[in-house]
Amino acid sequence: MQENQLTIALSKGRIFDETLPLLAAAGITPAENPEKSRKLIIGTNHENIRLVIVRASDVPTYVQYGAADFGIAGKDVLIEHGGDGLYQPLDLQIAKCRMMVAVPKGFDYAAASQPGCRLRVATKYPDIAAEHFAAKGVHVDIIKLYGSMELAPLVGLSDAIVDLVSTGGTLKANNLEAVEHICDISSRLVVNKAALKVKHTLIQPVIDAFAGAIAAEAV
Ligand code: PRT
Ligand code: MG
Repeated sequence: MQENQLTIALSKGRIFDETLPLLAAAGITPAENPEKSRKLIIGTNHENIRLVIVRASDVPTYVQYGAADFGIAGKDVLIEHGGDGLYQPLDLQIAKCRMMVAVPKGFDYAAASQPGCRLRVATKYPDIAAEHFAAKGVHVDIIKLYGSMELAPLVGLSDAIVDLVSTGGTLKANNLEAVEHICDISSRLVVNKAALKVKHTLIQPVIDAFAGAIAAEAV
């Protein structure tokens, strides 16, 4: 571990976009836009701070093993990862959405989800889905998918899906409706436990700047 070097793991897209103002509050400006660049390691205005651009669901893994000192990941991703080796000091209140159960319009979900019933559920979030239905006493066959869950019930792969909803536009466009709210989701700062000790003087000011920016936003 290079003690004077900070590596931050971020995913492209909504998390990167919503993290830019937080980085700015910490005085960090990326040298390039990862949306336009194919580079996976992006420098910043600080010689000793760099960003690594990884898949959203890989952020906790890079941080857990210390390949990145800290990163930003959705609560959905963190629940599925399990959180080993990670401190989660801050809810950043960004990339907010809801984890929902959805079914095709007209499907009698109330009848199909009685205790003792058996339901086929397609999802990218098998742990979250399994826990939700276990608590209701509904038996589920979980079908693990990596994307476009919305398609599954339309072609008979599943009865229902467990997926993230933000505007609701994707469900609507595919003639699906949300029938149950599982939990609210936002993104968290995740910090490697060893790095927090060894690089405390580098990391703590960034955590404080992020916390200040969120508090200012909440006013
Ligand atoms: O895209 P990729 O497969 O690389 O990974 P990813 O989808 O996990 O990454 P990304 O960047 O799309 O999402 C990163 C994080 O943003 C997620 O882990 C969530 O914590 C958070 N987030 C917030 C969302 C959404 N809102 C969201 N709406 N992630 C995904 N969606 C998808 C949802 O799965 C559905 O397909 O958007 C669609 C629904 O959106 P609406 O607006 O039509 O309701
Ligand atoms: Mg995506």
